[in-house]
Amino acid sequence: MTNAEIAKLLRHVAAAYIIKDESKYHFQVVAYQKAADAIENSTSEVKDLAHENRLESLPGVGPSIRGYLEELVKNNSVEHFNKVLSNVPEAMFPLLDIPSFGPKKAFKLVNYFELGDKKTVIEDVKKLALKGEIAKLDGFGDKSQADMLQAIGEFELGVNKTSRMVLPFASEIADKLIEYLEKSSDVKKVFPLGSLRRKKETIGDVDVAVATNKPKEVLDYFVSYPLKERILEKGDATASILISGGKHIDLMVQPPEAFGSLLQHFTGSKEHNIKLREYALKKGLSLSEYGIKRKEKDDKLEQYDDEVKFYHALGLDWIPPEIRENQGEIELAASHKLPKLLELKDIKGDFHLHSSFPIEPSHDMGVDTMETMIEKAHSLGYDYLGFSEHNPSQSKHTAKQVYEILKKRSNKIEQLNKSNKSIRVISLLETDIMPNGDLAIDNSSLDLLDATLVSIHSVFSMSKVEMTKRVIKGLSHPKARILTHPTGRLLNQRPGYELDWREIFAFCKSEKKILEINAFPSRLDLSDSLVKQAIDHGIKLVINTDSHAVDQMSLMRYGVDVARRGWATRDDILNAQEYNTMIKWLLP
Ligand code: DGT
Ligand code: CA
Ligand code: CA
Ligand code: ZN
Repeated sequence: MTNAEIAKLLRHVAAAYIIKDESKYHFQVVAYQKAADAIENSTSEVKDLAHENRLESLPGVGPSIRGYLEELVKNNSVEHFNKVLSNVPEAMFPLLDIPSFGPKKAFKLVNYFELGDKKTVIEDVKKLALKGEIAKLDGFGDKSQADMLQAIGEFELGVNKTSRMVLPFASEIADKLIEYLEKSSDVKKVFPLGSLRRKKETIGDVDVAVATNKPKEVLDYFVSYPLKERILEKGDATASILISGGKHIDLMVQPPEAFGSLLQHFTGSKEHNIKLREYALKKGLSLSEYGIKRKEKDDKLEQYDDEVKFYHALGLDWIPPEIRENQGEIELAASHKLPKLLELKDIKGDFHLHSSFPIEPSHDMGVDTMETMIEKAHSLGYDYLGFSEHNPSQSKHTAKQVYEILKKRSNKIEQLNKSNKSIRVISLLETDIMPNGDLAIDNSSLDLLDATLVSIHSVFSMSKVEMTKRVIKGLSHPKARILTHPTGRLLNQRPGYELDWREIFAFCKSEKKILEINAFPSRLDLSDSLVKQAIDHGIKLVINTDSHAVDQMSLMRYGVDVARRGWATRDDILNAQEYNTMIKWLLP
């Protein structure tokens, strides 16, 4: 079992005690919750600690829970836990993953409505709430029902108490806190750090740094943050709090003259910092969040107010946070050969847009008109865009009907290109690759398009070999130019299917096919590491938002973050090219 799984199990035991009798078992409830906190925040695996007889090193875990952890590692189950848990219905536990759902509420819902299936229980509760059934329940009411629907909605977007946060959610937490911190006159500068600054696709906890001459006042102010649920720790230069929903925030403070060193240290990653420390040591330098000590100068501490100076002091170019993952960036910074990473302002278009054109699709339709989306593209400073609604549903139409719908759409796009001169519109489609590798619509329909995006939307459970064959066959069609959301994953929801990437890369390279980085925050695939590999194989990429509404077109920056984390430069990205270059890549 992983630490996350063990922590969850302990939280379930605490929940079972709460339901049994919260006041009677208060001591147990607190003990189990504290143990779960400790395990979640532990950098060592519980199973390793148990094997090495080091479970005492987990703070706040007493002897009895320690004993149970040993039993758990040994037998994969604990008799005492099973006994406590046998008193509560299993179907309530998935509800506890949703922010704002406590054990009592979950228990009451599951019992009253006799919900017995833990696989569908969240969906079941949502349906009941939509029907207004929950508001009728004693102690619930309209407001509570509406809050519940909102929480479930957020949960479906990947907001989850125990798992890592998707980037926009963590950014929002940080932005709110930063807004609060900036109201204090003691705060000179404030910056998000850690994985948030490195723009990782998911964020474990939020780290924030403040430059101040009054550390004590700033830390006091921080721990009185109105959204705080409880204080985890408070020292002279750092403090940690939990906010509602169980999310963890670390704050670090330093005086302005040492702020650059602090930024560098707590931006990480850990692996980058370890490598940097080794590199520095060879030059007789030792690094910390306070600054740099030089042997040749009697280890006197040199402080750095900004991070650029810190890297320069080591003989390095400044390294963009997104690539601080120890993948060769330090060596390149030393030889002044870091790549110039793609920037959001380089983006000139978007090719994965679902408009409200009545295409009678196989999957969800967009809500905004083509005209509105073109207007938005204009305001984003784009030169071109491509519409790529899902193909008309095959099961509901004959091939001829599909053709008729697409013919109308082609006419519409032609007309849009005549009436609007500022944005060039490309006629694309998002066509399903069927389980046998065929595309979902026939050649005469495909011929109406400039090109099509292709993707997998059904039958995910295929072996790696079969899925690779399926994708390559679909992508082989001459009209198929871009593979969209290439892994099918949904962050925190499903892992996606497996593909043989060496084969896919080789195929894309020889056939000049393009892979998508999907900027939608719960997708973000290709992932950063696959982006880097694809680029190393010489494959071109495109960053698309997959927008189903006009506002979503602004999500492009999350795709750019992934591209940067994968070391992409402007030359690697289709939609960072001028129209003439772009069109040669897209329609060779
Ligand atoms: P996360 O929170 O899991 O998404 O990842 P990070 O990278 O934000 O990790 P976190 O919050 O544990 O630490 C923030 C940064 O602080 C990390 O990237 C490197 C740096 N750091 C400095 N000293 C230490 C240390 O002793 N342990 C760890 N884990 N990180 C350290
Ligand atoms: Ca963090
Ligand atoms: Ca942290
Ligand atoms: Zn799709």
